[in-house]
Amino acid sequence: MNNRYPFELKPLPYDYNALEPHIDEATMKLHHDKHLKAYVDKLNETISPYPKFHNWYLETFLCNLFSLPEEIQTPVRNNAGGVYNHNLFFSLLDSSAKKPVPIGNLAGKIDKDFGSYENFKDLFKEAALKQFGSGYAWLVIDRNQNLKIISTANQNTPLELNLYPVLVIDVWEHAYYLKYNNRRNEYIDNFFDVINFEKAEELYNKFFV
Ligand code: MN3
Repeated sequence: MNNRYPFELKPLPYDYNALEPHIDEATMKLHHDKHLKAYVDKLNETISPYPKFHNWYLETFLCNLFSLPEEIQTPVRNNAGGVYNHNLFFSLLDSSAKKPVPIGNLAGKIDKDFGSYENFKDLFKEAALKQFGSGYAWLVIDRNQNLKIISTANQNTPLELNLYPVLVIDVWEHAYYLKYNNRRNEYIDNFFDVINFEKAEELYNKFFV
């Protein structure tokens, strides 16, 4: 996958129907092939007239938004954010585990910082429910190397807040409306059944390398 201009649509690491019944095939198709693709295309369009940034990585844009020419700061924030957030979200989903639970170092740190996985789930769900309008809820590592739950609006990323993501749920309506209509609550409950905790553990450990 190309992590520099021209950015490419990264294929899903599983079939469109792999997350059924928790997340339906029609939603995954639309979410990946239409929504994510639109962010990739618009990001390329935005960057195209600026050769000076053609060697920047996706993350470089998001960590240095305010070093960009003013006229492209907002479109880069929205579209590079859209690409980054979706690639991360899709990579953190997996159908293979029946009752997925955290593993390894991340499991220990969740217990330490939140008391238990059950308690973490309650807090994460609350953040995902409370995010008003479009956005995401995140589990991130902060500057003090502690875990923290946050939510962000639109396609903003934790990178611009100097926070490092470990887990994320997309709570834009396009992520759940086809199947769940306005029942974000139910969508979040089902999300917990398709989390790829091996990927989350990999992200967690990468931070400390
Ligand atoms: Mn989305």
